[in-house]
Amino acid sequence: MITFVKSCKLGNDWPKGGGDVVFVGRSNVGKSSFINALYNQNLARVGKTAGKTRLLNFFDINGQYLAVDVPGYGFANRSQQELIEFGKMMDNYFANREDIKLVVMLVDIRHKPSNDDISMLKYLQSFHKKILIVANKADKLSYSKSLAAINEISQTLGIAKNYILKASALKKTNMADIRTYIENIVVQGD
Ligand SMILES: Nc1nc2c(ncn2[C@@H]2O[C@H](COP(=O)(O)OP(=O)(O)OP(=O)(O)O)[C@@H](O)[C@H]2O)c(=O)[nH]1
Ligand SMILES: [Mg+2]
Repeated sequence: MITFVKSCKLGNDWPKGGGDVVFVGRSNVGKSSFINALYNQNLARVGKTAGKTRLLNFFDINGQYLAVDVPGYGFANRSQQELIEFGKMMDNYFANREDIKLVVMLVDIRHKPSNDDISMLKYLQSFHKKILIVANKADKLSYSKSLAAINEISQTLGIAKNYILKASALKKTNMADIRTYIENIVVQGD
């Protein structure tokens, strides 16, 4: 069964246990949509404009692991206060949450990863977590353009192509493969 567990901010109210797979990326890249597509359920709230998700939202995936939807970064319209809060919330999570099994970082396949994406990746790498890149919104590009885009993402981020998977949350393409990839890491630890 796949169920919503809770929304929270700081460490004192995170769900116990853990074994988290956390989905990060710029605002509006489609993290919440991707979670809904991946688990084929309407779990996470999707927004037409950037800045929809504001807390850490935990979902229990068949008792195997917790999927975590988080607010996006690179959202210019956030107030200074919100940016500080967001930074604190993420730092607190990555520094203190035990058992983060995998970070899935979403990028928009149509755009070269931004400086924000590069900074986020470096930040994540500093915690030595396993990282998978998902190039979302693949429905927006032809097959040949998507291949070129994956090359550019790989080069810009310095991540080998076998750690970059194409997806479309809208068309639900590649979801089974990505779920299997995640499950292998969570269950077998590879
Ligand atoms: N064409 C297309 N649109 C998508 C895809 N995934 C998400 N979207 C659209 O992108 C917009 C943002 O989606 P969200 O899932 O709310 O994005 P988010 O990354 O969770 O955004 P924040 O919570 O603000 O950080 C919505 O209008 C979605 O319908 C996709 O694969 N293809
Ligand atoms: Mg969201």
